[in-house]
Amino acid sequence: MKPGRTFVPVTAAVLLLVAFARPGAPSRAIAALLAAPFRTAPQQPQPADRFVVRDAMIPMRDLVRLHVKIFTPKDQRAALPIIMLRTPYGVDDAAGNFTSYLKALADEGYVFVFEDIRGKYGSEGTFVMQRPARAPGDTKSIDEGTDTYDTIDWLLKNVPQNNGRVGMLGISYDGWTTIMGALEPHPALKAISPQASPADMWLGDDFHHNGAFRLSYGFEYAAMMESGKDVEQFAFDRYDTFDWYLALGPLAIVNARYLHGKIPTWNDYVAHPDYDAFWKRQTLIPFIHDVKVPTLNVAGWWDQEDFYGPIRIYDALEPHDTKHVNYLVVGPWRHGGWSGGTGDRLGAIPFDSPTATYFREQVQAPWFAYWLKDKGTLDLPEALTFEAGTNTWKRWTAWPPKQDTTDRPLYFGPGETLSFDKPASDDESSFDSYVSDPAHPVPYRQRPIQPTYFSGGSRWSTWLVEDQRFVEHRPDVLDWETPPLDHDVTMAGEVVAHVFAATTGTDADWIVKLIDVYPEQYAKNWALAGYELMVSNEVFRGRYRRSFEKPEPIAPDRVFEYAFSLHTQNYTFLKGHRIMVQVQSTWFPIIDRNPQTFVPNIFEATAGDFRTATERIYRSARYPSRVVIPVVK
Ligand code: PG9
Repeated sequence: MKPGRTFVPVTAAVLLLVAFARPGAPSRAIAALLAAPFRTAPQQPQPADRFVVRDAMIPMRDLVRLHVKIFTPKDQRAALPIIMLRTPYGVDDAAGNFTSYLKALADEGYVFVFEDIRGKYGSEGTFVMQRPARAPGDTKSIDEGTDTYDTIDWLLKNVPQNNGRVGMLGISYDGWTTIMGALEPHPALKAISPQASPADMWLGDDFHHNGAFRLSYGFEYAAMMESGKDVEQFAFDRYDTFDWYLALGPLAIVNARYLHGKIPTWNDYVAHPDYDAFWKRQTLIPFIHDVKVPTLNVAGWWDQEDFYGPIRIYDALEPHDTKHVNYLVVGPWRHGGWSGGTGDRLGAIPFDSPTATYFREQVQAPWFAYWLKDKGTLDLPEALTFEAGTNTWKRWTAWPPKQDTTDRPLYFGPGETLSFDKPASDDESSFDSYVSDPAHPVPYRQRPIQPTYFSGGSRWSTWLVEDQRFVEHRPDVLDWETPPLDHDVTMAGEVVAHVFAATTGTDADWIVKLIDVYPEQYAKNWALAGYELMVSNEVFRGRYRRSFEKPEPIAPDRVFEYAFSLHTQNYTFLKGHRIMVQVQSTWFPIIDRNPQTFVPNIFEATAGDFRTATERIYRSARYPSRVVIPVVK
C-alpha cells in the first residue's frame, strides 16, 4: 500500500496535529457538518484572508535563490516587525498556521515570512540534512545561518513598512533552523523561539539515542526527505510496519533492496555507526558561545522526536546568559503539541486546562510582542514547566531546580518491589532475569504500528503515553513497583538510571521506563484505572558503556553498571498511585535490533550475528540497580 503524501502544512508537527491530534475524533469542521447537516453556515473569513500574499526568490551570497512567501496584513497602518519561519517541509500551505499555531501572533499584527530552505520545494540549491554550521573563521562557506542572515538583509530592504526587527520561530526542523539562524545572527534578529529543535542526532534526538539507532524513524524520515525535492513517503507494503521491519532482517538489506545507496542520510548512518567526527560536526552545541538573541526554548514532556534537543540547547545557552534572556518552557505535549488544539489532554491523559492555547496566547505571543514591539512586560520565570499529576504550571528560578530537590534512589527489590530503601542482601542470586530474543522483539507501542507519518492515521504522535500494560506480562519485560503511595511524590529535574546488568551475549541494549501506575479503583476516570503511564524513559546501547567513540564488546556474564539519564521531568505521582520501573532489551522497530553479539558495525551485521541472550538485572547491596528521581523538598 502506498500512503499518500502527508506533509501538507509547514512543519511535521503541524501536519501531525492535522492528521493525528485527536485520534478517532472528527475534525472540528467535519464535526460541525455532522451536527448541522442542513444548515448553511455563514461564510467565515479565513484567517489567511487578512493578508496580502506575495512570493519572492531571494538571492543568497552564493547566488542560490531561496523561495519565500510573504504575508502582509491587509489593514497594516504602521511599520511592523517581521516573523520568519524557515522550513524543509514546503510553504505552499503556510496560511494554515494562522488558524492555530500563529493565530495569536497574527492577531497582534506582524508581517510573516515563510521560507523554503536550500534544496527543498521552491528553493534552489542542494538540501543537506542538518547542514553543519560553518567552522569558526570560515567566512566563505554558506550554512543555515548565512541563509538566514541573507534573507533578513533582503527582507529589511524589500518589505515595505517593516520596523527593522525580526523574530524567528519554528518547531523541530524549523526550530533547528531558528537556533542556527541565531549563531551568527543578523543584527535585526531580535527574538527567537526554537521549539523542539534537535541538538544532537546521535546522543538523543531523532536518529539515535545513546548510540541506539532509531530504525523506523531514521529510515522513514531519511527516505521521505531525500527521495525528491519535496517530501515523499516510503511505500510500505504492510500496514503493520512491525512485520515489515522484522522481515527485513539485517540492516544491510536496506540499501541492497530498497534505497540502493541513493539516500545520503541512510548512507551516513551506515558509515558512521559510532559518535565520530561526522556527528560531532553536525551538532550545534559546540557553536554556542553566547546568548546573542533573546531565546524562548520550548519542549514537550512526551515529545516522541526531539526532547533531548530543546533542553540541551537551553542548557548550553544558560552559562552564557549574563543578560538573562534565555528561557525555557516545557508543557505536557507531544512533538509540536503546542502548535494547535487546546492541549487539554494527550492520548488518554487529561491535563485539566488548555495548555497549548495558554502557551500560544499567554507565552508565545507576549514574548514576541515584548521584544519586537516593546509591548507589555515579560511575565516569564527562568523556567516554566507543566507538572502533570497535579496538572499545574510551575515557575522555577533554574532548570533543573537542584536547590529545591533531593535526589532519591528508587531501588529494585525482590518480588518485583521498588522502594526508597537500599537492598541489604548480598546474595549472589539477587537478580531478575529474562531471555532477550532479537527474533521476537518487544514492540515499542501497541501493534499495528502504522508508518510514522501515515496519512491514514498513525498513533506515532501519542505512543509515549500509551498504557504500558500491553507489555507488562511479557517474559522479556521486567518490572518493579512500589506499594500505593501514602503521599504525593513530586519530582522536578533529572531522572537517572543506574542498571547493574550482565548478559550472556557480547552486546546488549538496556531500556528503562519510569511509570506512574494509576489506582485500580479509579472512579474519577475508569478509562485510566490501573493505567501505566510512562513519565521518563531511555535506551542505552551497552557497547558504548565506556566510550561513545569506541564501542567494545561486553564481557559475557560480568556485571557492569550502566548509568544513563532518563532526562528531566516535572511530575507528581499522586497519593494512591504506584511507581513502577520496567526494564527490557528490545524496543522495536523504533530501536533497531541489537544482534547481542558484538560486531564492529551493526549496519553490517549478518543474520547469523543475531542471537538470544540471557540478561540479568541485579538488585543487591553490591549491585543496587535503581532509578534516581529528584524529589521536590
Ligand atoms: N523531528 C523532525 C526532524 C527534525 C530535524 C531533523 C530530522 C527530523 C521534524 O519534525 O522536523
